[in-house]
Amino acid sequence: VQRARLVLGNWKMHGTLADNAALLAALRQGAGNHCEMGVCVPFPYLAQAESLLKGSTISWGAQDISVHEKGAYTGEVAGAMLRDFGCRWALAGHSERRAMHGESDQLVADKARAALAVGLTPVVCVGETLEEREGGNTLGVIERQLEPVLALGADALARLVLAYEPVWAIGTGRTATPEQAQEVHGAIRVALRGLGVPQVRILYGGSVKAANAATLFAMPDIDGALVGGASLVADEFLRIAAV
Ligand code: G2H
Repeated sequence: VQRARLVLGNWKMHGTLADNAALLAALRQGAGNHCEMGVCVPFPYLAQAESLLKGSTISWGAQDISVHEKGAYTGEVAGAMLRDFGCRWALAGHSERRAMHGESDQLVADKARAALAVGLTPVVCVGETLEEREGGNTLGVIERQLEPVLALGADALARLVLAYEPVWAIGTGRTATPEQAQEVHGAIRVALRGLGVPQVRILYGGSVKAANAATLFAMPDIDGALVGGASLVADEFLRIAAV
């Protein structure tokens, strides 16, 4: 099955109006010979991303989404609001949200469902901690995290993107080797194939940069990257998307 490469930036809690304007202009300008590409920006900057990226080949999205449609949920942002700002993507279950905001595997799957319900593409993140890896539990953890997501069914799965981000490789400068990443991506692919959706894209995330992207992308089941730190530097991010 043909899977088009996808490179998404995750700005996390970085940016100012001025810095973003420069970064987005540089991305727009540099966009040409690259794969499908998007940026997930902090909520307040969605309007800016929309105005500066509209009509370009670069899409944009959010880093989180509420499971609720609307109502008394102070501080939450609904999928329909994201759609109002032209979003294509919504990250769900980034490890920082799982770890710091107690997001459960089920909640993450519910967020994916909420995104799909309004026509957004959820990017569901999974990944083990160093302790879990060293305890030999990597695949078990991934399986547990994915269980409620796979339970959404083939139709839903066909419309989402998965991201494998080993927690120990995030922002640490320590990247999983291509072989380590492929082992997990390959196991996820087997599960997806079993459900009849081998075409689901699986991104790798965790200290991806221009210098290591090509070897990661050379692995058979790595379909692109979710890029944090390196997505804040236009030239670096563009080089990753041009591999
Ligand atoms: C993993 C990744 C982006 P970084 O969190 O989601 O961040 O590339 O900075 O490790």
